[in-house]
Amino acid sequence: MPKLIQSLPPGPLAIIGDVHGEIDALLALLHRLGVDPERRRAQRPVVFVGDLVDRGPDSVAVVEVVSRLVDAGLAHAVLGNHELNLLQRDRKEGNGWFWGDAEDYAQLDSGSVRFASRLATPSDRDRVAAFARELPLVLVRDDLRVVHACWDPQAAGQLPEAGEHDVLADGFAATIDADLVAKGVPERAREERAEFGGLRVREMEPNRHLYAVVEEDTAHQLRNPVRLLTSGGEVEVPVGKHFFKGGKWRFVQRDRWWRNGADRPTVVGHYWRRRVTPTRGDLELWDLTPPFQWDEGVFCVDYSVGYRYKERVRGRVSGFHGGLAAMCWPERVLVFDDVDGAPTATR
Ligand SMILES: [Mn+2]
Repeated sequence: MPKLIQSLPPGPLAIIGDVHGEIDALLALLHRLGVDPERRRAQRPVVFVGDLVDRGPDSVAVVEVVSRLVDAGLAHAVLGNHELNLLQRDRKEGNGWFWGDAEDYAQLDSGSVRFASRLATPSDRDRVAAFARELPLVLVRDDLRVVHACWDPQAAGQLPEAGEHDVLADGFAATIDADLVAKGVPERAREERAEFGGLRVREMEPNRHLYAVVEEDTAHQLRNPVRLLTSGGEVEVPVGKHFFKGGKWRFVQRDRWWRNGADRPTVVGHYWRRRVTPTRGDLELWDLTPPFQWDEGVFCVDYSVGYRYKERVRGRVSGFHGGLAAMCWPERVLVFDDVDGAPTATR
């Protein structure tokens, strides 16, 4: 059972964003950073912000490379929501590889399509789970904190010193469920969803705000510390502003929690940041912050390499929009897997 909040090593670090099974991007980035997993050498230790797995072509190989570096004392990592899903045996889009499911699909707004990734054997599955089970939720030292999605001191204060992520998350969820059931919320939410096609049909847009759905969704996200730290807060959208995304009508959206400020520089992943501010289409949370900028002492280092599997499905083979990034600390210089030249992140 790991200690859930652990110390970062002293000295310079390279903090690497969500890898999502993109083994080629990982090896290219490590090479640029002077890290050699074969010879177990590194110019500086690397820190992974979680979400090593899912979607990309080879999550098994990514975990192998990262575990080798961790075992050699050259890498540290925190748990992401995608690792938590595997530990909780929660089958989701993009994690079919773990269950040996060759029928895994990518959910595009136009529908779902199959994509290819290396399927785990039973022993791969055991190794990946054993690796994920030992990860802390937070890594911290005086000048820096690393957490997958969200830092929340109150939530962190509710955690035991050590614990099993899936057992803890399930325990918090059971308490929240009992409370919601006592208030009749799940039954009302079921009725609300049933009335609008389970909220999974774009043509069946709800014509009103669904309050029980909102209460159910926000309770499970905000009141479960394991979920809050690994996937961030969800807040209610204003009445009438519900939206269709990822194949579902939604009444809650991700919370820009960092706008409350952080007590020390905090690096997260999770939020699908882009290298170029989009001029049209859906804006993600970090699209509201210039591409290489800190926001209230928080920096998202996930530059959406995890989007490549969807780009491949659409026929792209190079020149991907998203990249795998590392933030060199304390220099605040970014290094990408696929472009030369390093932007410095501005405060
Ligand atoms: Mn994530």
